[in-house]
Amino acid sequence: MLFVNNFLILYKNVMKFESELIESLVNSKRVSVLTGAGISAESGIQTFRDPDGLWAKFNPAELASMDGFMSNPKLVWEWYQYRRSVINNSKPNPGHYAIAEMQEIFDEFSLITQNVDRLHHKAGSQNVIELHGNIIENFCVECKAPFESSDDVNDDEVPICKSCGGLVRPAVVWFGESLPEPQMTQAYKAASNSEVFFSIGTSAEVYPAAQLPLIASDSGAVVIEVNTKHTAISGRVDFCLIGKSGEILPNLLKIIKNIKAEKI
Ligand code: BV8
Ligand code: ZN
Repeated sequence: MLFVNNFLILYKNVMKFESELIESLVNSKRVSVLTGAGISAESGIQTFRDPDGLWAKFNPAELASMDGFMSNPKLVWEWYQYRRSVINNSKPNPGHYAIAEMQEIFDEFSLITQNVDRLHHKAGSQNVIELHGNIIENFCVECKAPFESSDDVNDDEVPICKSCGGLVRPAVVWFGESLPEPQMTQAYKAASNSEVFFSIGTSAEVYPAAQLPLIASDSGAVVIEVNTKHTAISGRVDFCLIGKSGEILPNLLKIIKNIKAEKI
C-alpha cells in the first residue's frame, strides 16, 4: 500500500503544482519573459555553457571582450562570422513562436533577451528588449559609425571603417561593457512590475541580466523557470519546469488559451 500511497501523494503534489502554476498564469495581466541561449538550442544554435557549448571550445575573455578583440581582431571577427553563418541558416523553433503568441494573450507583456540571434524577431515578437545587442549589425570602434555588412565583406578580414579607418566590430555587448539604455531600464521596470516572470533557457550566470528573475521574485512576482536542468537560481523560483522550452512552452500556451477561452 505504501507504494500506492506515495504515488498518490506524488500525483496530488504534481496536480497541485500544475493547477497553481496555471492559475497564476491565467489570472495574470502583467507577464515578462527573460530568455537565454537555451531557447535557441532547438534551432541548432550552440549555447555557451552546456558541455557542447561555445565556451567549451573557446575562451570567453579572448573572444567576447574588447581586450580580446583588440589583441586579435582577426580571430574574433572570424568567430563572429562563423556564428553569423550558423544563425543565418537557423529558424525560430516552437519555443520562440509560443513566446510571440504570449504577447497577444496577456494585457502587458515584456520580452527581454540576452540572445543576439534575433530569432525572437523572426518569430514575430515585437518590442524585444535586447540586453546584449545583436550579432547582425556592426560598428566602428573609433567613430562608432554603423558599418553596413555587404557581400564583399569576407570572413577572415576585419572590415575597416570607410569614414575614419577604424576597426569594425559586431554590435554585441562584450564582457566588461555596460548594457545598453534604455533597454536596461525597461528590463528592470518589467522585472519589478510583473505578476509572473519567466526565466527561459538561461544558466542565470551572467550579470546584470541574471538579477532580473531575483528582482521579480523580490517584487512579489511568481517566477517560473524553464530549463533542461537546474540553474544558479532554481532554488529561488516558484516553479521549475525541467525540459525543452520548444516542448514545454507550446503545451503551456495551449492550456492557458483553452482556460481563457472557457472563461469568455
Ligand atoms: C556589465 C557576448 C558593467 C555577446 C556575452 C555583477 C554585476 C554586473 C557585472 C558583473 C557582475 N559580476 C560579474 C560581472 C561581469 C560580467 C559577468 O556577469 N560575468 C559572469 C561570467 C560572472 N558581466 C558583464 O561583463 C556585463 N557587463 O555588467 O558591465 C560592468 C563591467 C565590468 C565589471 C562590472 C560591471 C556584460 C554581460 C554580457 C556579456 N556578453 N556574450 C555574444 O557574443 O553573444 S555573455 C554570454 O552569456 C551571452 O551574451 C549570453 O547571452 C550570456 C548568458 O548566457 P545564457 O544565455 O544563459 O547561455 P548559457 O549557455 O549560459 O545557458 C544556456 C541554458 O539553456 C543552460 O542553463 C541550459 O541548461 C539551457 N538549455 C539548453 N537547451 C535548452 C535549455 N533550456 C531550455 N530548452 C532547451 N532546449
Ligand atoms: Zn570610424
